[in-house]
Amino acid sequence: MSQYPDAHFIKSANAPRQFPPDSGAEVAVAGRSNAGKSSAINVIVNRRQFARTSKTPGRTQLVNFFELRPGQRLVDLPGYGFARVSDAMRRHWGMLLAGYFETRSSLQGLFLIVDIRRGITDFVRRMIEFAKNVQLPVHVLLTKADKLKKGPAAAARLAAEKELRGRATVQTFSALKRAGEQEARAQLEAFLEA
Ligand SMILES: Nc1nc2c(ncn2[C@@H]2O[C@H](COP(=O)(O)OP(=O)(O)O)[C@@H](O)[C@H]2O)c(=O)[nH]1
Ligand SMILES: [Mg+2]
Repeated sequence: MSQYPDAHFIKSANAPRQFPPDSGAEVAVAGRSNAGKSSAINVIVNRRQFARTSKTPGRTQLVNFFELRPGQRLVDLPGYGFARVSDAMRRHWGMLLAGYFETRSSLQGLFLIVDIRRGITDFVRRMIEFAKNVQLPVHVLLTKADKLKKGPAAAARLAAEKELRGRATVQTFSALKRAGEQEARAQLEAFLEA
């Protein structure tokens, strides 16, 4: 059973003026495209095909708002990493993200979805810097942990924890094996209730 039986898509926004009212609490989820963001959201919300952004490419460039419960939202931020995207589009994304982070007072926390095999990259460091500037707590999901053996997965987590100590919390996750699901959901709830 989903903890969020009434969760639903609210809207996609391409500019801050399209964001829904800034009331209640929301948690944003970001990651490079293909990192496993949509899959992680589906597992955490426990709703299959909830965030299907990879199947609808247009939506991956927009800020997608979902209502989890009345007054509580999950926000799927645009992903980066498509080689084919133009510089103009990248700049637009940067502005959209900056506009989002700087204006949303209901924003309580950021989930960063990271492919455990890539680890902490400049993209992750930039996003954490972004969050720090607006005093936003960050939780990193090292996802696709099933792609590594136990030892290397634990080593990757330790390396990430060491680098991000004091700036973000870190956990391993696998959408495929539904590993780390409870921990992730507990963190989401903690952010929403903060
Ligand atoms: N093995 C494995 N594959 C995953 C996992 N999460 C996502 N994937 C795969 O990675 C690809 C990208 O996933 P998706 O959730 O669409 O990524 P997004 O672009 O970040 O939203 C898809 O082929 C998924 O099936 C995981 O935990 N384990
Ligand atoms: Mg996606």
